[in-house]
Amino acid sequence: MLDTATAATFLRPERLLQTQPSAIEILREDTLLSASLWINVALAGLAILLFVYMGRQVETPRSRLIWVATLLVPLVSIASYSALLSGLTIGTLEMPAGHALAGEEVFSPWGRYLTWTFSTPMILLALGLLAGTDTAKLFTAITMDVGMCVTGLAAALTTQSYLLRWAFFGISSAFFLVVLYVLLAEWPDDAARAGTADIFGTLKLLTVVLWLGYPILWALGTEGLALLDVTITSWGYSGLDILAKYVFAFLLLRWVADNEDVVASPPDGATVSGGAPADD
Ligand code: RET
Repeated sequence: MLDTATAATFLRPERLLQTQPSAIEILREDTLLSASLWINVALAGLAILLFVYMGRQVETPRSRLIWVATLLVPLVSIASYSALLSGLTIGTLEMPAGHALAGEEVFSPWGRYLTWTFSTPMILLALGLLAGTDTAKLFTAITMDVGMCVTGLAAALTTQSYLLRWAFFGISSAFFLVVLYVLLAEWPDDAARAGTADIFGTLKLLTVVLWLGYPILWALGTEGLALLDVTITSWGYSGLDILAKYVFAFLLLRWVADNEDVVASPPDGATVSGGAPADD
């Protein structure tokens, strides 16, 4: 039972009205944090215009498919960052016991992890088509990647147990290993047969190095060990996104636009055949 004095302290009107700042309030008050999101809206917008322009003369079916997949990367990105900025896909989560910020309401941009489910398969589709891979390998890379993103989202949203957060991190990393295996051990040979080894090698390196940055940032950032604060974590993801999406997509599209003939004649067994230019 509460004694009268304690009850009076707990029930003071100003105490009852004291609320934690909502996610959108945190975002509005932290200019540096919101700048990390706005920069991606701006760059995704520019990338969309540039990629539409760069792909205007791409004609063969395979090159067009690569082009559409590549274009979808900034399209998903602009939707993702707009949703984060509007407050639709951000929230605050109370971290479980064991977490460095246990008991505190922590800013969570969970929409990031959700939208990776749509953007990263586009990156892999474009890379797989460039390598002239077969349907089974493409399917493997994309489904494992979706598994990685969905379990990564689960890791970020889990609040009942610290251990469970890391368990989901482990499951997501296991999916990621399969994606890395396909990228490093399967597709380079396919690309060599397709005559795209050079550009594939560059893009593979860029992808592997940058994608490894995401789980490292998750582990060091607010979601994991909380060694980095919310703003630095957010800038980290935004920086990785700029390189892994727009720079990557630009290099890919520039090469495809200049080498349509190579992309148009894939080796036997490739997932989408070359075919004649579409009638239009
Ligand atoms: C998480 C945490 C759990 C473990 C692993 C992760 C990997 C994420 C990756 C994200 C790549 C995102 C890209 C987005 C571009 O739009 C979910 C951070 C392994 C690799 C390239």
